[in-house]
Amino acid sequence: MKKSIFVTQPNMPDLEEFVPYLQKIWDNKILTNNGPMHHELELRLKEYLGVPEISLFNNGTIALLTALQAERITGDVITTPFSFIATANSLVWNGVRPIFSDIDPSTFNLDPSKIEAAITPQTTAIMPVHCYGTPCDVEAIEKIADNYNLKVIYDAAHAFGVRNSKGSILNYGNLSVLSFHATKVFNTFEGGAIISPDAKTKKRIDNLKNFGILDETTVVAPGINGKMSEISAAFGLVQLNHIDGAIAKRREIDGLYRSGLQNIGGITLPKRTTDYALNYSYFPVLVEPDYPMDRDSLYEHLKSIGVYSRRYFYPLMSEFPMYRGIRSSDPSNLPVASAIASKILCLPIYPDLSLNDVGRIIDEIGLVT
Ligand code: T4K
Repeated sequence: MKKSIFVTQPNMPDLEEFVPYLQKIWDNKILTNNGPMHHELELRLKEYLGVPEISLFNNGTIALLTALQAERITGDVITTPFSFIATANSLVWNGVRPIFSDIDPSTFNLDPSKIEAAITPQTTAIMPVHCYGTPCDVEAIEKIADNYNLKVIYDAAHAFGVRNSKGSILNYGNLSVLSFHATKVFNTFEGGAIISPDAKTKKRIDNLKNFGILDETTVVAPGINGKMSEISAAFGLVQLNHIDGAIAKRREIDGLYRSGLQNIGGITLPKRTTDYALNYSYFPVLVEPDYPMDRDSLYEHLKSIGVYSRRYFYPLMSEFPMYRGIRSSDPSNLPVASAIASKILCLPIYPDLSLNDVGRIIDEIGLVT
């Protein structure tokens, strides 16, 4: 049987390292509701990420829903069509209409020069995504938001640990939302977080994620259950001990792919800026018309040899039935995103992927030519 290589695989520390954390949970019998592991993970992540405040969540989607609630977002919100479906769904679950705006062909993120044209009298916020962990043009987005008095909630699901010269990319906008799903650079099985700028905002978010409960007899908001369990927080603590090594392994794989694929005709590698410390969470390539087969054929070919690449994010969110009717979903409004979605392929990248296997994948892509 041939070995399967998936687009990603969680970084699993030795089980022995996790057992003492489990023992502590068994001893104190606190399983959830802001327990000691949860508290410690918030402190350690705050320091590691270099952010003012962090609130842990049971997953990134509930964190997105809560961030929109916390900022009382209504009306229309401008977002990218090139993202995982949770981005747009979180808007609709808040009674907000997504307005899709086109992306930049080199970063795959919202193109700031297109945002102004998408603003309507109902627009209250922008929800950009740092797609694949590549930072958005945060300064340009901030300028537009200031000019039009809009809030900015970053879907930073892919952007764990990404920094520029001023510090964490998560410190831009009103709030940033992370995902700690099993497929992410840093995972807590399922999990997520909201980064907020001050203790008052964190308190509101923490209240909203705990049903809106203030004390035993007082509920002040229609909150939700967004709490991270102790077992997830414990796993996060163990993950954090290994995160720098895991990102370094990803960087090495990224470098190998880059050097191996750069001269293969018809394969385009996204431009890489050197202004940021990245996390190498995905390895996207574009399969251009001059490659001997189309993107879907290459995807199928790799699958036939046990390499499970993924077409993140095809189809565009705007093409799913619940969003197709929105005027901004028309492909003529989204030419760049539509073109990228038809060519994108994310190749396997994760710390345990051997350089030998990376070499095999490169050779296979090269052999087709
Ligand atoms: N915003 C953005 C921009 C996002 O990308 C996401 C999530 C969210 C918001 C929402 O955050 P969460 O609520 O999820 O925290 C995956 C993930 O489920 C999803 O978290 C992620 N984005 C999205 C981009 O990818 P699928 O449907 O592709 O996952 P799946 O199960 O096919 O996994 C991919 C591969 O990973 C598998 O082929 C094998 C490997 N895998 C997966 C899991 C779950 C493992 O090796 N172990 C595992 O436990 O959506």
